[in-house]
Amino acid sequence: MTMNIEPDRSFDLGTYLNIRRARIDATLETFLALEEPRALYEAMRYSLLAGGKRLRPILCLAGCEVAGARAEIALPTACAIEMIHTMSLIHDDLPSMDDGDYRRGRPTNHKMYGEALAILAGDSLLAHSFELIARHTAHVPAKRTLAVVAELGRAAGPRGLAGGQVKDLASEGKSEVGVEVLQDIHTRKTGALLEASVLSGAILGGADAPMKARLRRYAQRLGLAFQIVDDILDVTSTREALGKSVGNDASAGKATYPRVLGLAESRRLAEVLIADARRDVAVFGDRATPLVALAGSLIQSLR
Ligand code: GRG
Repeated sequence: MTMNIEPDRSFDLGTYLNIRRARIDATLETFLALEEPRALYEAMRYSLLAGGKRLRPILCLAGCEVAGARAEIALPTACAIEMIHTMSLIHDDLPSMDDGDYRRGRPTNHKMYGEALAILAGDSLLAHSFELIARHTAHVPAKRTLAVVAELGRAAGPRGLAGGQVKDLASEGKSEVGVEVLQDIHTRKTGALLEASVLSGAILGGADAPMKARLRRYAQRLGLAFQIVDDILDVTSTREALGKSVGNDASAGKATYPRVLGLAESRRLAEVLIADARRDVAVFGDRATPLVALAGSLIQSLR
């Protein structure tokens, strides 16, 4: 069977992303209204509603649609995923971690609210995300919701975000870090949540085992490519263009793809991963058009 991995020319990714982003932003607002303690809610909302590409929730909705269901049923989970992601950004920027001072186009959470509130805002976003899924997921068998909770719990914990961060911190300043270690770090730190995003949507939409396996492979490749691109842009881009601090990796003596493989080889690896990821999902035809186009746009960001 031949597969077309070129994006459908009649599909406008920019418009699709804008519409999805607006829907997610509006729903996030309703899922995190201002309450008491006000300072805590303000800190949570400050980072959550600061913009961001909303890539993970968009992937979740797209995963649901590939499975043939309405994106709407995955909306609470999509918003919960953005909360988990935002938690990880707040904690990642803390002085004891990456010590970032600029994120999503504004000063980082701890710069605005202090370290204690930033830690608690992150913790609260994480806990709130699971409450949200449990309370607001509707029109779906409970078994699927439970599977989503397991998927996201795994992605946030020692096998995912937290474990990846520990390994990343341990690699700082070490010159002998190889590609395998780097891949392990990023599979957990970046890949796990991207994978869980696509999978959660697919689970809610009722995907069968072969479809889930394909979507997993797609997301794993996308996740790795995403991190490679992130590492490259940390070297080649600017704070103005990215809306976050750049050059942090080099100053912290971090193992990154450009440092381990060089810029050209890092680019090549990202391109191979993206082409394979697009092939993984192209078999699903029109329903996978957004996933194919999204993967392609990652490479565009390097041009
Ligand atoms: C406390 C359970 C727990 C976990 C936290 C701090 C931490 C452990 C993990 C760090 C994870 C992290 C920040 C990985 C980097 C992933 C990455 C490439 C982020 C940038 O994502 P974008 O570009 O950002 O999607 P926007 O702002 O567009 O959402």
